[in-house]
Amino acid sequence: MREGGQTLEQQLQEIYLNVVDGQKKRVEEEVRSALDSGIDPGIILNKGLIAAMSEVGKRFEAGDFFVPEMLIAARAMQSGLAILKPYLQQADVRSAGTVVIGTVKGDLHDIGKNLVAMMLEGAGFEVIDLGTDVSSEIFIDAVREHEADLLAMSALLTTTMVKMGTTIEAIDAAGLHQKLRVMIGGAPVTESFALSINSDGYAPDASKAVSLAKTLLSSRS
Ligand code: B1M
Repeated sequence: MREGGQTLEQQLQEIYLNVVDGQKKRVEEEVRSALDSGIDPGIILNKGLIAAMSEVGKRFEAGDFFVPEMLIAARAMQSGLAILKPYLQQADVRSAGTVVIGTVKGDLHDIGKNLVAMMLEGAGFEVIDLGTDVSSEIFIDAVREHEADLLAMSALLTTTMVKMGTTIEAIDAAGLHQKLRVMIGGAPVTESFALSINSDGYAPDASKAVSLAKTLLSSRS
């Protein structure tokens, strides 16, 4: 038994249900209380917050949820994530490299991208976050301006993932791909898609994104 006599499963279930319901304040309280009870932040993230967003997606697909419900759930998830942030980062490492990150043109989903940015920052990368709806031109300008080592692109829509390919073509055409490494991710993205667009790597989740970033930068010639 933990905080308030609840079991670990009950606490995670509360977080999950409150994210699905879009209960921002309740999510914040429940996440704090789960941390106080000593529940691992990674478990709170995966079994509480991320699992809830996947349920929200299923309900949207089934026609039980519409955009406003998705949006409210997303806000609740983000506020839980903000509380977890310091616990998910290890602050002692520095200067692993500079990463420019953003969600591609036409795509407004940013929760996964924010999570990846947060974990990269926590692993010692300097992260330049361009936000959402980022065009190839803006990516390229930022890579040049910050002399980035890594470009990280996220896409959540099958209609926008093609923009990753367009951006890599523009990066190649600008002669930037010799030094720069490119990695991509997001729910519809796969390893074979990454290969097909000449990305240097693909990561299915935020923690694998960190190990991929380290591998890509250590293997540069
Ligand atoms: Co949208 N949406 N949405 N949505 N939405 C999806 C993606 C969808 C799958 C829902 C569904 O139908 N089941 C569907 C896409 C279908 C498709 O293309 N195949 C969809 C749709 C259709 C839409 C709209 C078109 C709906 C409409 O208007 N009719 C619209 C598009 C708007 C636009 O972008 N132009 C839309 C809008 C929205 C909201 C704005 C309401 C909101 C986003 C709010 C926000 O992000 N601030 C929203 C939400 C919340 C979702 C779902 C429910 C949840 C996404 C999420 O945050 N997941 C989503 C359903 C789902 O994914 N199951 C859905 C949690 C997050 C932690 O996971 O982002 O996958 P994810 O990130 C993971 C990995 O993918 C990976 O690591 C992360 C952590 O593990 N990762 C990377 C992500 N980026 C990476 C980059 C990397 C490496 C790994 O390296 C660079």
